[in-house]
Amino acid sequence: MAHSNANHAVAEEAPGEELKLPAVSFWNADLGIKSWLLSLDHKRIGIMYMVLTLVGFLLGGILAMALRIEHLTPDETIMGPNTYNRVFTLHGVVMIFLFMIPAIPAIFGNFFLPLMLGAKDVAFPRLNLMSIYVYGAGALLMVWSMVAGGVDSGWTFYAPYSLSTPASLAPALFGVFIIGFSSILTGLNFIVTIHTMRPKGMTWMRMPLFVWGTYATSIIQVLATPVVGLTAVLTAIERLFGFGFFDPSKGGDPVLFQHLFWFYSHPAVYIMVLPGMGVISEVVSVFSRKNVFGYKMVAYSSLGIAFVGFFAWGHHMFVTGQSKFDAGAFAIISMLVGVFTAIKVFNWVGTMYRGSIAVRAPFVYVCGFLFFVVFGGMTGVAISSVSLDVHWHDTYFVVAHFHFIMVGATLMGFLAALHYWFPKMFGRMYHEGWAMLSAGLIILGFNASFIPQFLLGNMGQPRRYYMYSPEAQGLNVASTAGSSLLAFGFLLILIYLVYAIKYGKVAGDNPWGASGLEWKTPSPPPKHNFDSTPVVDEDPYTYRQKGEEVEHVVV
Ligand code: HEM
Ligand SMILES: [Cu+2]
Repeated sequence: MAHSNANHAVAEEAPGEELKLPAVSFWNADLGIKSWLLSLDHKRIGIMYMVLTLVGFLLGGILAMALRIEHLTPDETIMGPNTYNRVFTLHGVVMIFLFMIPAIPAIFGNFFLPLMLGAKDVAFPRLNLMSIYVYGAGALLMVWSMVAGGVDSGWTFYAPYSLSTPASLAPALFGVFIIGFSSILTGLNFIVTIHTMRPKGMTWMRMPLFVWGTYATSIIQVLATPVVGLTAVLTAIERLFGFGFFDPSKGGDPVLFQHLFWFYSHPAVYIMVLPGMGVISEVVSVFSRKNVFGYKMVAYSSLGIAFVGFFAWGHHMFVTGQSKFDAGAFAIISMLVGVFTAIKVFNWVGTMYRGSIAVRAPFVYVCGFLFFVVFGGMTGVAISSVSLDVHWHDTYFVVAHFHFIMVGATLMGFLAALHYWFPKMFGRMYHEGWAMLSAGLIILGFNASFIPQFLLGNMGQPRRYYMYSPEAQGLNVASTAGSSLLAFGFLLILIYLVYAIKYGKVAGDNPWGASGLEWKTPSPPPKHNFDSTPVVDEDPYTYRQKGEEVEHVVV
């Protein structure tokens, strides 16, 4: 069944023919720093987002390692308790707002949405450029707030602590507000692009599933983000001017803060995971040489997740004195999300079934994604059972749950996208052996980092505590060892990808023999994307038609 024999990039070009990079592409069509900073080209904007979000990821990662090193011993290891509070807050804020939320939509959505739709650009290129400056401004405010005074409330900014801490929260809160606009602008742009710029013949049911995933994500971005933006501003105003929105001593309500915060932040977890799911649908069909099984169900379940995701927020608040009716309703709604996710997982596995599988780096990340999304999703269903959550709430169990989904699933989706689309973006191929080694290290290191945390949480180690009891040290050390492997894996990826940008083998237009429109233009694409506007007269995946034999892998 598995055919992964050929290691070089050959697809449409005749074998033996020397591949060449196109002389002019979006990379060198205009020269000079200004041509980048003021570029309206969605591909350049995607690349600039890549640089910025990866800087965020690097910063968040360094902070994560500092936290894990601190936990090598039950007491002080390298930092004091106040620093510890600031470090985990900065880690969470940076990872969530600067990396996880924008990463896949802003990098790969920007770069590939127009290409997959056969379009010249997104609907509003100027708005797109503006979004990146808004992102930069919000990011600067957040980081500045951390450096000048620090933020120690955790990424959730819970009132009333966030109202009274002497740390400097207001700039960070304004940062959240501002960066929210960049997310909204991106979402709005994508919705209009998908509605109005599909090529002739591309009906809704002929859209690639990455486009569907991006569409569902954009709806959440536009509808939910204003709520968190306003909540952040209300909290900042309350700090600065003493209004009493959330402070009970002034007639405010701290539980209201939690409702508002989670009304956004639960759907936000789907902003993070839905685009990753879109990537998986693309990659799984290319590397199984089969059309996506149950295409319609995969497309609709994205909308289903987005819709249901809006009504599940109360599962973060089971211990706030919620009524039994509320708790039951939120629990059942939360479990429904698991049903939609399971539909997708079933269809992805169905796509692989009797396919001609090529075990290349992007496919390895698909397998990682499947494992982590199932494990993380099932622990989600477990903690949305009220009786269990009372025990696990605010312990390391929850930390492990959401890292399984966010790092395990979303990051796998990100890495799958990066390895799948790298040859299109840069025109060159990375070294397969190093890619496989890093994927192995990352999957292993990830499990070693977070499986111990489930056990620690179940033993009762609370999250965000500086110290822990000595009997928990073994598992904590295991988790730190795992995260070192993980960090090493990321470092390797950075090295071989940067090397490949300059020295990698030229990839050709369509190294994977994939069927999407983005592969029907040179790699890297020219500034205008396509020489002639594509017309679509077939389904998005054309690997195997009914009754045909499985075609052999060309990669
Ligand atoms: C698929 C993507 C998912 C992501 C990205 C995600 C992410 C998160 C995050 C970030 C938190 C912790 C928030 C915090 O306390 O700081 C969390 C908690 C929680 N998640 Fe998920 N989750 C996902 C799926 C699910 C599913 C499918 C369910 C239920 C069926 C679920 C149920 C819960 C519950 C109940 C909590 C609250 C636990 C507590 O605070 O004690 N999650 N999730
Ligand atoms: Cu949630």
